[in-house]
Amino acid sequence: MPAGEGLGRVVMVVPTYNESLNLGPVIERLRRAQPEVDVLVVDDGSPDGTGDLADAIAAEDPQVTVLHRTTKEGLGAAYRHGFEVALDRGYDVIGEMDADGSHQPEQLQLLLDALREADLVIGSRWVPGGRIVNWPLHRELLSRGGNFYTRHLLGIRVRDATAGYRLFRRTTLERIDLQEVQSSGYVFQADLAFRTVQAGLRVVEVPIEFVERELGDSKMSRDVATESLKRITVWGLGERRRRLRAALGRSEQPTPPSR
Ligand SMILES: Nc1nc2c(ncn2[C@@H]2O[C@H](COP(=O)(O)OP(=O)(O)OP(=O)(O)O)[C@@H](O)[C@H]2O)c(=O)[nH]1
Ligand SMILES: [Mg+2]
Repeated sequence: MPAGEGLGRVVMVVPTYNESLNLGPVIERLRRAQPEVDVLVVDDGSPDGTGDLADAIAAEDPQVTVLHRTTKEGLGAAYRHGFEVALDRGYDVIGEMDADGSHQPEQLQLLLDALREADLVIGSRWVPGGRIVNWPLHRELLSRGGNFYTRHLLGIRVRDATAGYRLFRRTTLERIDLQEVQSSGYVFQADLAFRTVQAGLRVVEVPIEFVERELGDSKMSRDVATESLKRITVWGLGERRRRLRAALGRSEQPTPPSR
């Protein structure tokens, strides 16, 4: 059975910034693992020529297209732009995947299978069966700590809300107001997971093996981490206030008759 049979047309959005050493092999693996899945590269004017490389790949393969943005505005902004283009093009399933090889294209089938019973599927490092390969201890602690904080403050059950290997149904992205999303860095991922849960949609996590990049530089920075901490704290406090109000509101109102 073809990869996304029953799910409709699938596109993976791949954001890139200085990934000239990684992009070619990753697209090749993805096209081999899932020949029916299209690829949309979103490059923020990488100085290392990643955009030109993507154009060269696209010239040879009609299932690969490239979106060129002029300035580096962060992962969230790149994804928002990519999602808008993918929605315009009528895709039924819109995915996220890093260009650095951390997300293995050979595992995409696991996510596609899970999407049959979900509105958002997250390839997760922190559910049973999930694995990390070659990740330094400080990154693991940052990710585990960040996810613990996110889960408890926002009151959501997602174990890996910051993960970037995902599949959204188009209907999910249509429900979340993308215009309203302001997160620019990696907190974008937690933002979308939170919005999906709040919309009452189904989020399913499947275990993946996450492999540390071998080539090129990480774009993780202190600013990116600080943005995450600030935004999650503000959302978490807002959510607590909302729940408290709802609880107080209920106790002041007469109990509605049971149906
Ligand atoms: N278009 C665009 N892509 C970005 C930007 N920042 C990061 N990316 C891409 O987003 C993906 C994830 O970024 P990484 O640097 O690998 O971040 P990370 O996976 O948290 O960090 P490492 O584990 O150290 O690799 C990669 O494909 C990057 O090239 C950006 O500002 N614009
Ligand atoms: Mg990475």
